[in-house]
Amino acid sequence: MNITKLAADNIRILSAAAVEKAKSGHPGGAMGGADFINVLYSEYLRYDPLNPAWEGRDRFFLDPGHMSPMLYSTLTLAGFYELDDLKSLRQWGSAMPGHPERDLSRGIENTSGPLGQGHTFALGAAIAAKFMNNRFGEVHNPRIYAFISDGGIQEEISQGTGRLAGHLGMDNLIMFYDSNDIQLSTGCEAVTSENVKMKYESWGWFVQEINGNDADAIRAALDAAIAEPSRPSLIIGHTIMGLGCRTAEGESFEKQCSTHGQPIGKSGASFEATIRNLGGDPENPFVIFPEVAQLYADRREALIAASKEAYAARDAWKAANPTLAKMYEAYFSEEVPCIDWSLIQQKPGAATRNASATVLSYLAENVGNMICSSADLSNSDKTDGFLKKTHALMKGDFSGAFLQAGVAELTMACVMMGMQMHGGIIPACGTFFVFSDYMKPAVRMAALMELPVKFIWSHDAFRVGEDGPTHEPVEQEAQIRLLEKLKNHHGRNSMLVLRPADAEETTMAWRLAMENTLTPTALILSRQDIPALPHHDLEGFRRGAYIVEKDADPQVVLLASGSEVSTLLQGAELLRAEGIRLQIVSVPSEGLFRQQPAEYQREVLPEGVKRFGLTAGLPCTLEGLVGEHGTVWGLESFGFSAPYKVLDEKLGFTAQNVYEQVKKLL
Ligand SMILES: Cc1ncc(C[n+]2csc(CCOP(=O)(O)OP(=O)(O)O)c2C)c(N)n1
Ligand SMILES: [Mg+2]
Repeated sequence: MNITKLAADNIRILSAAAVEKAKSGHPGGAMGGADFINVLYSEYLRYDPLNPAWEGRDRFFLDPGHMSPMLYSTLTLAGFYELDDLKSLRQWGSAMPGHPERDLSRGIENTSGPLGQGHTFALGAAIAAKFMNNRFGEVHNPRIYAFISDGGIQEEISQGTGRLAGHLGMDNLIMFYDSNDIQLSTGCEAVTSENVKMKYESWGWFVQEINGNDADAIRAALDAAIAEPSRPSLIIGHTIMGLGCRTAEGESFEKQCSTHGQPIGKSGASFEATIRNLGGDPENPFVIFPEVAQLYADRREALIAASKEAYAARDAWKAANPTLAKMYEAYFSEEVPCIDWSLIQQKPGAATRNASATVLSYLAENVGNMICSSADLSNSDKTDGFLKKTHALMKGDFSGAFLQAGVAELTMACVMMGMQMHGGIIPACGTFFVFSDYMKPAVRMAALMELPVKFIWSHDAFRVGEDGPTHEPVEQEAQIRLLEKLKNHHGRNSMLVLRPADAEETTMAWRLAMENTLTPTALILSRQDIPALPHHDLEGFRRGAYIVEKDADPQVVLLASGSEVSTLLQGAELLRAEGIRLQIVSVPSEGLFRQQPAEYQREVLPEGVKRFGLTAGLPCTLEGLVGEHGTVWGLESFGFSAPYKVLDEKLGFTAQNVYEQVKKLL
């Protein structure tokens, strides 16, 4: 008896049975990929079954989340789930949602579903591992495995990931490509004729091509990949979609598109004949064969013993290197780093992107585990404040702390998320706000996974000016603030979005971002200089909105975020000249503000007092706060190409227009 084959067949049976019982899901790909994942988990992947979050573990990132039955079945053999969990796949309250969701206690490293992101997270984790290895040596040297399918290979993000991994020489990254020539609606030949091997080789990868259902070939390829000293590895495994599928007549029903996304019994094959063909009992398919249980029990024992040895080596290293050991622990504790914010001196009147650079240059020197990145805009988004105090990560040299991501915003976002998932790193990345559109699918996943990545978005409004409508964010703020309204699995706002109103508020925004270990944070920053506000209030900023100026018994509340606050203050002078009494409010985050006690909200936005909102975004950015008895002056077009001061005049972002609009409102 071939125990390896038996275990892979067991994974196939469990995958097919779980999908059949759920009456929905994806059995075909899972059945083809079973041989690789079985060899990986039963022989190669190093982790501690008793402590799945152990920071020194190897990590496995699944890209095609639809192949979840394969991962769930394997993790059931490995003891992370019960057979009953497989029986409730995809059902209400199940521990097994349709697509895997990050849960370290269950051995799930990443949420997957949107194809392409998963293997990019793996690259981020691999970079984080090398960064740590550079600082701490052999005590931290995990291997990062990724599993990708035809869909991930076709997604554009794989271009950025392949380029970057090859360029950086990520020899700790091993990716298996489940190449079954079939995708959701067609065979792959209908959409592609590229040579994947040559593509990855041209990016500097070590590529092997094997029969992906042959355990010996898988072992040999993994051994060669592990021995490869300077390149990331791609193992192209030619696999058979729906391996083992049979019709009622006993004919092969393999390599069929129809098994991609529906139960075997609905695909044209026979569930019973298939399970019987694989050595299972169709009446009772949810069984772990005794020999397979033994294989995984033995592996579990070996892993526990190996982990004990690794802990002993780690503890010896800690004893010999107490200072480094403290740092290592602090990094992985994910506590908020100790930062003396009073030491950050802002230049009043600076653009908030420059104020952000001031903070970043301080953080670069004082937060040893922060990695900052930019998608080829560091001198514009001002992440160069960080870069100037360090240097870029490079092939063979991970002593720096800046990642030159190249022009690849989605890749960059996912790479930073992967670093966060690896642990020990505080990742931040920047680009122009308008290009947050290229990152949105990743930001959504960061929000879902509760990853506290810092997204730095400069050039926050039409004041990009001469570059014109292609570069002028309008609806982006409203769009990203939707994530402040969307709750995560813990019932919290899934993202913190901050648009500071001047240099001093930018320090506050960074402070909140660094303190926020529970969700991603967005920092939305101006290109142009902004006069300093007359009054700042850190506690008020923490509450999402606060009163900047207040006359007794105000007749109208003026509110805005970002540079529009200073425009309100200029308009206020004209209004006050006529004796109009005002309250001026800075609202860096509506999401935070709505969480405050009603009493505080009423103090900032008193009931019965008219409100005027000013936003360089769509009016709906502020409409919720202004309410039906007020008005919002916003932007309702894509913008225009002209110097920004001309645009301010033409589009009504002036003191005079504030004066006129408020007069109209009163
Ligand atoms: C970004 C994204 N686009 C589309 C989908 C829908 N989808 C799920 S699987 C799949 C393609 C499946 O092909 P492959 O990756 O080869 O998986 P296999 O059919 O071999 O299981 C598609 C288009 C998705 N999950 N993510
Ligand atoms: Mg496929």
